[in-house]
Amino acid sequence: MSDTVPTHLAHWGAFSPIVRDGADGVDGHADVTAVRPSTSDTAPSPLLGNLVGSLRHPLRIDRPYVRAGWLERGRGPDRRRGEDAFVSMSWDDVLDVLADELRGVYDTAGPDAVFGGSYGWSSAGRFHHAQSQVHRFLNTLGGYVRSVNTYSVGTSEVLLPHILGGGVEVLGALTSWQVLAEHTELMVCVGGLPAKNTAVAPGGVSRHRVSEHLRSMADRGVEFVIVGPDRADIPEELSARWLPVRPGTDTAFLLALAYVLVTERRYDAAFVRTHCTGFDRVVPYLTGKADGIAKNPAWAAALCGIDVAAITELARAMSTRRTMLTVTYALQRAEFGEQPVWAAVLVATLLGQIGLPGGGFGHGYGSMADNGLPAQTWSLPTLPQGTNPVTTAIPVARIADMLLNPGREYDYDGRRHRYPDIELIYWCGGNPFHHHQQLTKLREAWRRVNTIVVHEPYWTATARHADIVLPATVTLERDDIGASRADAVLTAMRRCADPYAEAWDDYAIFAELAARLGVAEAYTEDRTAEQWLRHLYEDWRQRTGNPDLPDFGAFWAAGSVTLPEPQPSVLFADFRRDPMAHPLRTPSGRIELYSATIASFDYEDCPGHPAWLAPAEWHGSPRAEWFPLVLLANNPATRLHSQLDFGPYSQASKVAGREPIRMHPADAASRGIVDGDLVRVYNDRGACLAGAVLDDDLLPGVVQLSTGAWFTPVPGTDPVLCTAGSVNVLTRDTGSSRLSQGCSGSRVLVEVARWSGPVPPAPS
Ligand SMILES: Nc1nc2c(c(=O)[nH]1)N[C@H]1C(S)=C(S)[C@@H](COP(=O)(O)OP(=O)(O)OC[C@H]3O[C@@H](n4cnc5c(=O)[nH]c(N)nc54)[C@H](O)[C@@H]3O)O[C@H]1N2
Ligand SMILES: Nc1nc2c(c(=O)[nH]1)N[C@H]1C(S)=C(S)[C@@H](COP(=O)(O)OP(=O)(O)OC[C@H]3O[C@@H](n4cnc5c(=O)[nH]c(N)nc54)[C@H](O)[C@@H]3O)O[C@H]1N2
Ligand SMILES: [Mo]
Repeated sequence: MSDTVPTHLAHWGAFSPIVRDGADGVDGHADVTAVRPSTSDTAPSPLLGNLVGSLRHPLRIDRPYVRAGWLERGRGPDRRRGEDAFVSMSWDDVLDVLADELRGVYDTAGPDAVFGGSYGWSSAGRFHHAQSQVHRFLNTLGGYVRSVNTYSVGTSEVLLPHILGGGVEVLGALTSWQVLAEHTELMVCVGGLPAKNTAVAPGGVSRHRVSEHLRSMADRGVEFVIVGPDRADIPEELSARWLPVRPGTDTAFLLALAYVLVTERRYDAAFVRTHCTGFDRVVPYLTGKADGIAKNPAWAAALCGIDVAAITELARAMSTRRTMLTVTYALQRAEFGEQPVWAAVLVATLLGQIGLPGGGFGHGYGSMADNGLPAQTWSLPTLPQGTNPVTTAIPVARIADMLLNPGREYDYDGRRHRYPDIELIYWCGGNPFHHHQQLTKLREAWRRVNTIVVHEPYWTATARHADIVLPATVTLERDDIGASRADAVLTAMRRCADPYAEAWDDYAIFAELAARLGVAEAYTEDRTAEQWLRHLYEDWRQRTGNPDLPDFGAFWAAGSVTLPEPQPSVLFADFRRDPMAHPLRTPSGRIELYSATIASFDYEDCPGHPAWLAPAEWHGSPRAEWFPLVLLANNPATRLHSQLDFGPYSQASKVAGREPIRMHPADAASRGIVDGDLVRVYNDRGACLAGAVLDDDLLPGVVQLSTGAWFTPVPGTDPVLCTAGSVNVLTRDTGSSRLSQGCSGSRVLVEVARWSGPVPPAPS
């Protein structure tokens, strides 16, 4: 069957679903029975398989629910939240109840008591984008406390503006893969180039192109080096050399590279003179003049486990060849996460190749499908969110601290801030009981507020921890416009099934609430969802200034619009050519190897230049005596975060009915664990069950368990035992530093043991 125009878009690909009514679906309703990837996608993602059976899955929320304790005793902190029963309610009644609740909170406590950060990826689609909808809605009521930055790159978003003059702007403008394929000779990948992660891009990806670019690099003989604890983090076809660094020690490794470049005079002195500041502050630290410790390869080898010769030779090789040095996002999603990123900028600056085609610094190649694709200049059709008069915001990963410590002061990017006192949380399109660290702490914090409202299509742990649960539709049940930065394509996402049971679109829910609260017009502007699509499209068409674009009717009939592909680009090319005419937006206009601004904050956990700081969660920590294995808590290969974990592709990866934990055969043997065993993974914060998979791609002493298994605590367990394998019962909820307060969930110390207790049922 021909399928040149796919009829739908997910964050992980363009596709046409096959939806069947009747016997194929649960209860005789329609469901997805197969998914045909877009024929123009030469490397479609197997994640599409998770959509099969997703419309009528037993985990769909069928109708509105209110938590029994909230109904009986009214609003207020409640320890039962998360363990209580739910009572179903009609839409009319639940909307009345919720409208009253919102009116009460806004009238008495004001918008500063409403947390609407609502972080989460929700689904593709520009109009029904859940976060945009909830933000627009809360703004019509008077605003809300927001969150800033992301779980993805929260540390770099704060660091990079200080040292490179831009955060997301820099990350979105990486030198294009095409340029690397033409010019790069050596690509050093700290954290690898995990193929699994290039399946997705926020908003969707209609063609997966990274593997094709990597193939042309390999064909041209580019040499790849992976610096990381897991050899599987780089595609085998690239025949990469593996330098198995211990997790959390990359900064030491990178500083030693810098040491070799400086002491062997292999650095680009001219570039350093004209394009950076702070060289004279960093050199005494590298040589040890500043603190008595030379950051030489012998020093680094003892920390990171890579031998002296390998470090020295790599530094030399990098200085003689066109070298791209890249670090994955995961490196900064950790305590002191600024340091490996800043140290990589240091090394790339010393090499003097920043701004040259194929050389320099990268951050996030292999972390996302769109990183390294030419930067799009077009703006996307976007639902206006109105204005938020509330100025209070928290760094996104500080949510539990905020809820536990109203009024307490904390540091962030050079300023003291104060946590607000939150009474009501409104979440739509995210799953904090998946994405946040140390879930028992989050649960404790979550129980302190008065009211929690969640819109969800599925009974996620977040929905189960809410007071008012409203069933939302999924994208296949509504029309939308699909578009993302990654693509030069706009896709007509077509509704192909009726909403499940009593599920409503987020937009319809907010519109009805707005009507009850007297702000219907401000929220809807008197448009139906269909009229909004038309409006957003036409508004976008006008903004592009491109007279050749079809009108909405023609776009919808054709199924897509394709724009010209942008030209490949080189990060910092203009700055390199003429740093006076094209200065960076840093205080000095140059790359800041030393930042006087950061130094002036006087944070012991983020000094004025990159430095080795020993984190709490690594093999050299005193905690390692109790919990000797370093667990990599990375993003999953078989789904997007927690989404559709019940889907067939994700379920096929489960072992003993739980999330698989990969471990080195030697670590398994010394614990009496064999392949396929049910194991308990634990530390002092919590425990989870997982299924053992033995794999010598991992460095001994390192285990790997992806995020996204649904938090399923066994009632009454303390510390909590999650039967599904949610890694965030183990991770530590602490800011990456006082500078950025980013998420630090990418790594944690644990112990693993065979599970010999009674086997709790696998989650269903
Ligand atoms: N330890 C550790 N923790 C991590 C990470 C890690 O590497 N390690 N990774 C972090 C990162 S990078 C990220 S980005 C976060 C991701 O965290 P999230 O973005 O919160 O995770 P998702 O599972 O994508 O959650 C999206 C939710 O939105 C719901 N949804 C989908 N469509 C709709 C819709 O139309 N309407 C409504 N109302 N809901 C919808 C889905 O059912 C799902 O429950 O996790 C972070 N957490
Ligand atoms: N299939 C799939 N793709 C995804 C996602 C998903 O959920 N599923 N999520 C998307 C999102 S929102 C984001 S932000 C990106 C995340 O992109 P990343 O943060 O880059 O992805 P991770 O898989 O968390 O980590 C990448 C690798 O870094 C390695 N690593 C961890 N700690 C260390 C360390 O201390 N040193 C070294 N050298 N290596 C280390 C891990 O082995 C890991 O596999 O992925 C995106 N892509
Ligand atoms: Mo992310």
